[in-house]
Amino acid sequence: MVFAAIGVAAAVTRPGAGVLAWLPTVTGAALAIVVLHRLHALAGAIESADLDPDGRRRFLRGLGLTAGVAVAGGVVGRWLTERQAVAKARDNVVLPPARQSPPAVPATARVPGVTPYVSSNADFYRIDTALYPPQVDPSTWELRIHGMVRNPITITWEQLLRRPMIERHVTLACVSNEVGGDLIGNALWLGTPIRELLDEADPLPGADQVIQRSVDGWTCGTPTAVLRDGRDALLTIGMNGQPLPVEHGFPVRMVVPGLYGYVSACKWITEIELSRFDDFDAYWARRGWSAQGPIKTQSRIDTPRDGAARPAGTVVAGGVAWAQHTGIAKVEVQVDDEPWAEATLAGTVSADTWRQWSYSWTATPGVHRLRVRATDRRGRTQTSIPAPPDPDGATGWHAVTILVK
Ligand SMILES: Nc1nc2c(c(=O)[nH]1)N[C@H]1C(S)=C(S)[C@@H](COP(=O)(O)O)O[C@H]1N2
Ligand SMILES: [Mo]
Repeated sequence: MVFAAIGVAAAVTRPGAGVLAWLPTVTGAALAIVVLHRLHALAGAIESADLDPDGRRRFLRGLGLTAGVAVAGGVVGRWLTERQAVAKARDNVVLPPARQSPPAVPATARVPGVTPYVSSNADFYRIDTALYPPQVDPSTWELRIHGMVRNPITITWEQLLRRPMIERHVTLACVSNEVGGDLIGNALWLGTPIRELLDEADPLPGADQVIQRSVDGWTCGTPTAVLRDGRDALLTIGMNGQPLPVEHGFPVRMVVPGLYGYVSACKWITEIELSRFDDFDAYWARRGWSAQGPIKTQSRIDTPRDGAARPAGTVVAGGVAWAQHTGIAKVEVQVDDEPWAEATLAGTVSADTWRQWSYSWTATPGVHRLRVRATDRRGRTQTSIPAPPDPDGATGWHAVTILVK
């Protein structure tokens, strides 16, 4: 029990300890109590039966089994800790500076309950197929650019760090995000423009798909034209001033403004292959999701929450809206069946991020429905027609119902 207490104390006080950090130690201690109890009972049975050979055999078998499980547990534990070793390599990374400092973040909405303009690394949503985040050591990392190119390239971590770096805010979104969902986040990414590397590799005509491959075999396919059209598609090494967190792709990932993550944002990337959409289906395309994944214009009400109660009088609603790489021009809010009214938009650094919005109205007692819709800078208002995430992103207007007292 004393060792368990020490173990729990050590686990929960580690930096970055999760809410379940105590669980392995407590599970181990509980198992130890059960095993000790059993073996003790067996040993007692042998003693009272005066070295009964049957009981003795059972005792030895139990002892052997316990030892076997302990050794296996030790080996697996060791293996798991070794897989975590890359955390140290990450601590030692010194990020190169960006060529220019990033645009200053403008005044953002000060409405309590509205999602911050920049998501912290700890709060950033995480989506991948990895049971355990791949541990990729930068000292052995290499990126191979090959396939339908005139000039195949391999670059190492050291070579990557010497390339020109830029820093950009980009809002990443998951195609699985439901209307009103939170699988979306905005970060400041540090990286080198992938366009320049592709130019050096010199893709052959017809190579319309850039396949990105992760060290764990996951793949995604991005249109070559999108990566070369001048947008800030980055081979990324930094997130909000830190080396990429291991869960977010350390040491290197892709970030492409305007495309859902499943077709553009390969984490733990080690390979880029120029190919054709006709010749290769990436991981999610093979499973029925659309091969093309431009982000659909969406808006979300963060406050008030669905089902919230508010006193009558002034109620301030707020949230975020996004149309990456086109930009948000307008957000409108509708109370019950009243006419749509324009919300106030907070600033943004570029068309590649979401925008916060707020709207205040004088609420009368009763149950009210609030809806939101966004219009992009090309004048297109998001569709009201509900669609599920599968195969290329959810649509529909986010609504909440609140009780005004
Ligand atoms: N290697 C790898 N990269 C991946 C994925 C994955 O499963 N494996 N998932 C993608 C999907 S679906 C999304 S939405 C984004 C999410 O990035 P994040 O976890 O950093 O938020 O990563 C993309 N990159
Ligand atoms: Mo995703």
